[in-house]
Amino acid sequence: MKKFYVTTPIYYVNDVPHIGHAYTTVAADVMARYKRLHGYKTFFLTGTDEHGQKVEKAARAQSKTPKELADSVVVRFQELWNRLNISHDHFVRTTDDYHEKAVQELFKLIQEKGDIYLGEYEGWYCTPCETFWSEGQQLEGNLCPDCGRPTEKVKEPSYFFRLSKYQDALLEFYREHPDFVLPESRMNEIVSFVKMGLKDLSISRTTFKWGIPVPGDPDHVIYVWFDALFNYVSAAGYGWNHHRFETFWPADLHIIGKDILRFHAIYWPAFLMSAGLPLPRRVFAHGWWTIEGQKMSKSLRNVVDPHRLIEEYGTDALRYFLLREVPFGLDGDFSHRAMAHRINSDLANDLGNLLYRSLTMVLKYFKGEVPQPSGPGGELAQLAQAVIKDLDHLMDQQAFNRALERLWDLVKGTNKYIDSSAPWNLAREKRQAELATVIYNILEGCRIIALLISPFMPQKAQEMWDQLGVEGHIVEASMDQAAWGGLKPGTRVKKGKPLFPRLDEKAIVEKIERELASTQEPQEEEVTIDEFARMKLVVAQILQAEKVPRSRKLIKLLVDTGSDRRTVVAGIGEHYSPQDLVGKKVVIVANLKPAKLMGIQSRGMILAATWDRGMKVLEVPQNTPVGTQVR
Ligand code: ME8
Repeated sequence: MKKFYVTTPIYYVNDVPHIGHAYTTVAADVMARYKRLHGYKTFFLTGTDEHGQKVEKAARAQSKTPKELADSVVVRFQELWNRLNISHDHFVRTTDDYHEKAVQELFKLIQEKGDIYLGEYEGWYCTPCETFWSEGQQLEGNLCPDCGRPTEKVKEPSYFFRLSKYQDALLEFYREHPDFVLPESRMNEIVSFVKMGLKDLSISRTTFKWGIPVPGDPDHVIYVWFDALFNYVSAAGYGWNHHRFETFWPADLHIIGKDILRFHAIYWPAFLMSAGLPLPRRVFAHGWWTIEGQKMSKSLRNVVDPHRLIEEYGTDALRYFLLREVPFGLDGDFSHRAMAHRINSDLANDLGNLLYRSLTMVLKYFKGEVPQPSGPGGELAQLAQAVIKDLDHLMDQQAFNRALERLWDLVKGTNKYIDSSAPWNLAREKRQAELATVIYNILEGCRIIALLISPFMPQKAQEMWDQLGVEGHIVEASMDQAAWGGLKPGTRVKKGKPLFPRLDEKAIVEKIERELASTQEPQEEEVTIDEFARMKLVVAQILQAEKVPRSRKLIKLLVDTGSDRRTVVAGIGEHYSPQDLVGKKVVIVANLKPAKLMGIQSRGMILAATWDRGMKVLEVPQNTPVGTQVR
């Protein structure tokens, strides 16, 4: 039997689920349902990542133990997956016993192979990303190159995984499996990254406790990514369910966001190579959602809270929108305007209306009974076959939005077929046999559409089947039923409510705009342009610099402002030494009231960017003349 194993990332429990998590999980669900429809024995895995410093910190902030925090957040994920109709076969938690055991066993196995050694880690750690960085990889000011947040210096004994040893094997693997990472552009990024050289990876920590202990050395806990990645094999049965593991491993598809691609495309295959396990077939890294044109933030999250979206638009409309709106792999923006518009045009107008008018006609012309056709399905049947074939190819590339676009060719094609065959004329002219064929074809088109949309919109697909009078649960259907002619003449249709009621787009947009305005961060005091213009900002060059005696912070500068040379005292001594400043072109507030600092008269102020750990004076390009006004 054909098998298919698909996963989502396991989500951190430091935070409740949001639209980004829903996106990945819906995509994986659609893949799983599509494969089940095609007769694959399918294993669909999702779950939660519960160890690590990030979770420990979040728990502390809420005065909970990490496990208490995890227990409460896991329920939130499970509730949401229920409401989104996620059909996972297993939910893994990294605090599950079988997982912890498997990770320890794999650690030992890799250690026995000689790929783990004890050393000392000295470098920087970004807790939000749970990532180690070397000095050279960081951004200036000790900032994480991925998320831009400050990193923390760590120096501690650590176990290392010999990642460097796998550099060539990885490159060869990528060469042989060019589809291992999709989209293609992401594969290229990974190849370039690996070609730049891989360093051994620190895989244990001693400075906190919330993790799986290193076997034989409980002062160390296993690095959260080493722990987390192995969920894909532990949950598949490694070490506790041999049959399941043999059936499903290797995974066919890991769906993840682009933020965690390096872990999945470099570390993960290297760990598996070392453990002697087969490698997954594909990692698909999808893009990033912004919200109403802005980066997702806590306040914006309410606007797109998945529960709220489900209440306002319905589960299936949300599932459809997520996968239809943006090509899988690219970034996209989530807006209520776009969502309402999509629902009205694709779901209410095209699909809902198709079913509604089809059922109205069968009720009107055949008393609600599917008529016996007297001819073949013709062009519509051919279109259905062509669409089914194309879907296969597109779904194998995880091109969800193109698959839906193609599916809509059939929805629109069936609507067009109604218009061009004009059953109302056939009825008026009493061409009963032709009318029966046309109505049959239309209903058969609807039935096949229901089957094909069922992975994307399982509830609405079921409603379509029910209204068409087709018996049974669509989730149990198989692609054999997509063959033309499956609808039995004589079936009684059961016309119900419109599938997707039309939305008032204008009212929705107005409501969201009001809400966005009120959720903005508290407004800072505004200044008028005239008020700003009172400040004289000019480009000045630093001619001399010296430390102010007995002061840690102050540096005395002599600057050329174009119109004069003057002394400015600046509080930048903790971040700059005097000799680094000479020659720099900077911006000064030239008309600031003079002030005395440590007995020195300062005339002006240098502009600098400051944050909790650092400071940079604002420099202007060297070819800017001194005295130039900054506006
Ligand atoms: O990284 N747009 O967990 P996590 C699209 N525990 N997708 C988004 C998104 C956005 N704005 N925000 C989040 C972890 N996601 C690790 C994974 S796997 C072995 C360990 C989705 O809770 C996207 O799938 O930070 C991203 O990869 C994932 O949530 C990160 O979830």
